[in-house]
Amino acid sequence: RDRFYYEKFPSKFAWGSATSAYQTEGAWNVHGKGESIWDNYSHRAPCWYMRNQTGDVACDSYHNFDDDLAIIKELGLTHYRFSLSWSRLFPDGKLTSGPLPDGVRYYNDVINKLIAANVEPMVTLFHWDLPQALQDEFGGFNSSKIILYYVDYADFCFSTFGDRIKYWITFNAPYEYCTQGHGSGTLAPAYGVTEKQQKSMQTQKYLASHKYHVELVIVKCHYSPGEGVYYAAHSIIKSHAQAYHIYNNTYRESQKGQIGITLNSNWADPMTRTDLEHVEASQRNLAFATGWFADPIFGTGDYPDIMRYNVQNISEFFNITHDRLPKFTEAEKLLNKGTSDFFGLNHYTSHLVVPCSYYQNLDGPTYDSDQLTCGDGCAEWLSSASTWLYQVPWGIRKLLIWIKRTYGDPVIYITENGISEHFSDGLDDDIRVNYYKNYINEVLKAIKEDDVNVKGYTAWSLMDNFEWAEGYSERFGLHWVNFTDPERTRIPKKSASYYRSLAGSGTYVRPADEP
Ligand code: PNW
Repeated sequence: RDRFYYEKFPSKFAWGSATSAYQTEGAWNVHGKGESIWDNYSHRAPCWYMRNQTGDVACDSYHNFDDDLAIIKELGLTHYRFSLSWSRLFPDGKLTSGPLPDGVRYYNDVINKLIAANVEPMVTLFHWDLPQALQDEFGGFNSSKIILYYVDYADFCFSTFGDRIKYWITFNAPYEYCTQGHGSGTLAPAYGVTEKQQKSMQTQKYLASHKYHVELVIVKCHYSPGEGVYYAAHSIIKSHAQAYHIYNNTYRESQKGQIGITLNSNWADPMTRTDLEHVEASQRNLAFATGWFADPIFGTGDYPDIMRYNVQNISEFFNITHDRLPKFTEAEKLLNKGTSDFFGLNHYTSHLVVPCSYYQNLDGPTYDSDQLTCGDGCAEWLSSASTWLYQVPWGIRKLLIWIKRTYGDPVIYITENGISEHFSDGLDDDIRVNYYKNYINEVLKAIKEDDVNVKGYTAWSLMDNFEWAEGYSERFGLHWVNFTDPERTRIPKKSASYYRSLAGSGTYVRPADEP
């Protein structure tokens, strides 16, 4: 199982790298751009989070896209994944507020330059930076009103840019957006979380030892409301399905592209493989985290039964009589089902999972406690600069096999995979070389030995950028960015030349220092 493969990836395999708008573009308020929930969140004073850092300038890609293009070409990528900033096109999120000519010009420029360089653009419509006006008016994705505005925006993007786009991604990692943005409050919009709660949560987060999962999960859960997370996910799934049908009915024939969604998924391994309750807990965790979005879109059209069952039972305990987990009508289930041409997968890490029940000790139900599981990385595993990210290469292979079996062998694009180092780390990123070497080899095994239909791989990230709640303190890039230099110079790390040798030849290549 652990042996290495030194053979070729399929010949048309897509090799890419990824970024997102808020994390790289900067230029947060130029040429009429509206405020996004990330502009708003990072500007709150005193800053709740992010060490008082913001994405105001970030990598300044808005002014330096040619520098990005140069390193994309140097890597020999076939694909580049980036996202559009909704409020750069429509400042308040509604069609009536735009389109802003400079936003359209910027993205046309990016797309045209990529195509001229023979690099296929892979475009994410929503990578978390919702226009603040839509958040203020009705709570953003907490309300189903958002669907109307999202589909208008998506339709505009298809009609304006779609003649050149072969890969659309409707949403990036809704799991994180919902559980943190509408749950724990660690990501914007921190919907329903008060400032006091968030400050106290931050203190606890830094005091807690992340090696021992059970206590940490309970601390975090205390602030996770158990309703908003489900409402936000419901709006996202419906928005996604509508956008898919608009593309399918109106644009697919002439534009000949594909449209899908990117889900973030950890692999969940049972803490003890011979313990049936642990095995069931790991399955429950996969259903709650990945099945939550994947079952409606790639499976039955509806949420996993275990989610409905647990949420209902725990609601009864708290005498809650309404549906915390909203219901899809039969017509909506049909609209959801089969609405993704590929399974976009963001994967970084794995967890060991045990059954655990602690909702009885909470003031109210929460998304995490509804699962009746607890999980975290194993203290023995190699770590990273991110508390949540352990290096578990075999986890990606198990997850790919699970997706194949659970969702009928979909086409899979790995849209993100990567590892963080600390702000003070430099160009000799052996950790990242090893991470990519091991993870990508497991992807190759999944393709060759398990016949999983993986068509492409997109490394996160092209360059160091604004790592959300962690600000600039965690570096995920193949390129090192100097954040004190006004030019934001990008310098290749060791991992860039490693990835280049892999992407350039399609062959699994030994790192220079490997015997
Ligand atoms: C993804 N987790 O988020 C996002 O799509 C990127 O924008 C982000 O920079 C990248 O991964 C690295 O964090 C995640 O806790 C956030 O397992 C958290 C987790 C996974 C992915």
